[in-house]
Amino acid sequence: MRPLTVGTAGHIDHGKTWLVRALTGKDTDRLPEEQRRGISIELGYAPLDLPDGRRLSVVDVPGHERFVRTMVAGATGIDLFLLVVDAGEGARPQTHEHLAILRLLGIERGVVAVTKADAVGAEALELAIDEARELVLGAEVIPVSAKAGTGLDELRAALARAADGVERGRSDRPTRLYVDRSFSLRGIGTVVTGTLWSGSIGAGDELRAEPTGRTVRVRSVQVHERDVERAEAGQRVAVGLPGVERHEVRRGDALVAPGAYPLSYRLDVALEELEPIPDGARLHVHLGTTSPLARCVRLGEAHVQLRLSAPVVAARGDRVILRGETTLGGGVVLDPAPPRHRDRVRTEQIERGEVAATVSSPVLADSLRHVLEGEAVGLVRAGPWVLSRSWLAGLERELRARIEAADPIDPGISPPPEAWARDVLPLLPFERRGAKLYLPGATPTLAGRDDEADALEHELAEAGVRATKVTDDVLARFLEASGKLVRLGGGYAVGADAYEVAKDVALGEARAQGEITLARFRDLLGVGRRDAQLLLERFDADGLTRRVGDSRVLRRSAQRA
Ligand SMILES: Nc1nc2c(ncn2[C@@H]2O[C@H](COP(=O)(O)OP(=O)(O)OP(=O)(O)O)[C@@H](O)[C@H]2O)c(=O)[nH]1
Ligand SMILES: [Mg+2]
Repeated sequence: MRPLTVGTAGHIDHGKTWLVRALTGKDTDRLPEEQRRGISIELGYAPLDLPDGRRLSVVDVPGHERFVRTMVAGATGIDLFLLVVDAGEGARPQTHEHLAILRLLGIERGVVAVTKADAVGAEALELAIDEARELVLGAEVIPVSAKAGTGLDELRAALARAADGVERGRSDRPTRLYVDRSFSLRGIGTVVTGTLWSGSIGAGDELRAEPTGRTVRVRSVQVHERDVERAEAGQRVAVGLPGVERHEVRRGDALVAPGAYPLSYRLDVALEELEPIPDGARLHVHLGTTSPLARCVRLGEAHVQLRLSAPVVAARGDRVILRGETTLGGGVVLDPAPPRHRDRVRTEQIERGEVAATVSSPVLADSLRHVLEGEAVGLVRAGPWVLSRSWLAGLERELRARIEAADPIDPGISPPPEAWARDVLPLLPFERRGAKLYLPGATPTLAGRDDEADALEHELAEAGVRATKVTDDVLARFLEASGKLVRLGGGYAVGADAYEVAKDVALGEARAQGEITLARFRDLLGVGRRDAQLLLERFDADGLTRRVGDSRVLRRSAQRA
């Protein structure tokens, strides 16, 4: 049985927290202020054992209209609702608002508890039950009293039936957890808690904390205060993160599988309005446990681009809630990382599942896993990346243009620095030599000056291991690029063959003696002090030797013969 989380909902004072306590034995109103004022302010958490052996996680939310934001944070990620209606009061404003939020979040299954049954007469209770049935069609309605302890078994059984109908396997998707609390524990370090949206988390896992991008290693995982080897999607988890400061991972942040989800300042969303939302409206976008301010750019009737004031981790299919003073609407994320646009057609294509249309530059195929069954048709695959054919063609054009504009003496360019380069570049007809990209077979050219180059090459050959001053930098670079010259400091150079000879001498001596001094090298080579010095410095620069006082010793890379 998949682990599930049930979230309470309902108007202030209707008995949510009392009911959770009656069901689980745990008082989730822990804060002094909550106890003093007799209302919930923060989210509360408790495990609930059902008669069929299933254990649910309960998230208890506050009902106060000022804390709807907290309610949304508690309600995202839940599988089932437990709507609480006071038998004497009936549905009130936040009963409706919470219901609307549940519907916008796509949480369709749950149970309605008509509470405080002990406080009303039989007739009033019947009326309240009938009203509740009309309020939420298709959900079981159970009268209960937390005070008298009646109806609790019936409620547990109804929750078990509702749980049986929920099946949204998310364990196979990349790990994602939105943090709702973080605190420090002596001996453990920072602990963050949240409802695991997808994937699993186990000790030793390497995850990324977004939006900071910090890599974190999981030391321990608990579910309801008990250590577990791995926690699965749907569970309430507490994750121990040693070496992380508490302020580095906060409520609203996300722990995710590295690279699996985009971090984005924009979301393209299929909109559902409760009230008309005008173009340019400013509102809060609730996603996971975060709710940044955003500007709404309308893309026609049914779509909107949300431009956020802070980046969020999102995936296609995620539900968002849009709030100003009140709940204005919600939506389903169609593209979690769209370009800045006002293009209705693009958004419609994406909504129709033409995922290829959403991808241009390389994205990790993993980040599409939550919207795609199998491979994306019409996209190019490169290692872990997918990208569009037209983007690849554009990259090829751009690189070709840069190569054509490159120095003819060394007609190569540095490849793009992005992470995808290693996987994507082999798809293109370029040749990688050393650190650079060339057209296949491209060689250095020196139009019209071949004679001068020959002369310099000859001069170097004559000089042997003695350094030659080369005043013509263009010639020097040309011969260097064709592997015939090695530059030393101060504008001096030696021929490539001579350099190899000098190198063998130096390394051979250093291997035999453990070190080589300047004087010894000079004598072995039969050159002046200056030339010996320049050569040794070049060996240092090449990473072969390292200077220690007056001598050189071999670096590890040069120790092998
Ligand atoms: N008679 C009776 N009173 C109840 C029952 N359950 C709760 N109450 C009363 O209702 C008050 C509010 O209950 P809570 O459980 O704190 O209400 P809540 O829905 O959690 O309130 P918020 O979290 O602030 O939205 C309690 O202090 C009790 O006085 C019940 O079963 N019977
Ligand atoms: Mg409460």
